[in-house]
Amino acid sequence: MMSEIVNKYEQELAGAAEFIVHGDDFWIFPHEDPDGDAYGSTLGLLQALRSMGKGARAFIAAPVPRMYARMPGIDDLEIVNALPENLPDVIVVVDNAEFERMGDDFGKELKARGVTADKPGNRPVIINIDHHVSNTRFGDINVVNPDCAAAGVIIFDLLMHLGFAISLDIAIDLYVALVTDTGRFSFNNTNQRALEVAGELVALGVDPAKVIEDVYYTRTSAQMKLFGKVFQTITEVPEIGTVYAWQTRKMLEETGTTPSDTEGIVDLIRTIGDYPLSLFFKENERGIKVSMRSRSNFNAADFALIFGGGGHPGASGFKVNGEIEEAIESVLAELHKAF
Ligand SMILES: [Mn+2]
Repeated sequence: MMSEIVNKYEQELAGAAEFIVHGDDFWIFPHEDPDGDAYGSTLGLLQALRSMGKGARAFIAAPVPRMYARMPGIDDLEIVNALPENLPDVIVVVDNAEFERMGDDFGKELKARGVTADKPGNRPVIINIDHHVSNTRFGDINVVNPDCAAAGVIIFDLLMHLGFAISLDIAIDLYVALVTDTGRFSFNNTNQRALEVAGELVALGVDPAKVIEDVYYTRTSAQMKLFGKVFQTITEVPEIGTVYAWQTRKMLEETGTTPSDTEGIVDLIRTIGDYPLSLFFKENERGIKVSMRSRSNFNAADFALIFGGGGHPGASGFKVNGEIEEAIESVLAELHKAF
């Protein structure tokens, strides 16, 4: 059984490697609201492709949050509203469970331009590199391995498969992917392989303490004041083992912060010991975004599916329309049903 899984992964890596060797022009997309893994995987692959002499571009829809601003190559990401006219040979989507979830509208835009795996014809090949259990295998080539703690591990394996010599910059980006997606090697996706790859990256010159410094010790006092306002809303629901908090747009105005300043809040809420489930509701112009964390057998990814979201058993996200009070109410109602 184990070897079958390994072989399947090896085959998938080989499939992706072939298109990477033969492709000339690449576009890379992380998921919307990229996290450290999405940025790290994108940047690792982007820099590797360029040093192989390929044309490679990567697109995002919003400015990079401060905590990721020091990642090597980050300024090469292109912040755009719409994609360039001329399509590439190959589109690589990383750390993204669904084709529609890249950028804010890049997936929809590409679909509208006929770029979708279920449509044959003269269009870019779609390579899907991901580790979400809920991945829909939307690519022509799918390298999907939920046993990998981060998509960055898959990029590492892919580059090794290609016999590529990983530079220090790429190693740092992949290390950021691992550190952030494992919660600094503390979440239950932290497995032997994650630590082995981290060790390999350190062997390539990554300084673990400096990465932590660059990524996590970047908060502002305005941001901490926002955290304070959010923490004032912490509400316990003992009968369903849940604790939640919320952020309104007003809180952002009052503290002079932006939506990306909420990064890290949900992982602090999840440290409240008595509650295996934690939820964080964020209000924006488009509605309410919900981040969920689970430290029990309760599958946060399955729960997110009810609202059309997705993720991992321990960490997921979804969107709810309407006002924040209604969103909280409807999510709690579903949680009560699930118990
Ligand atoms: Mn990830």
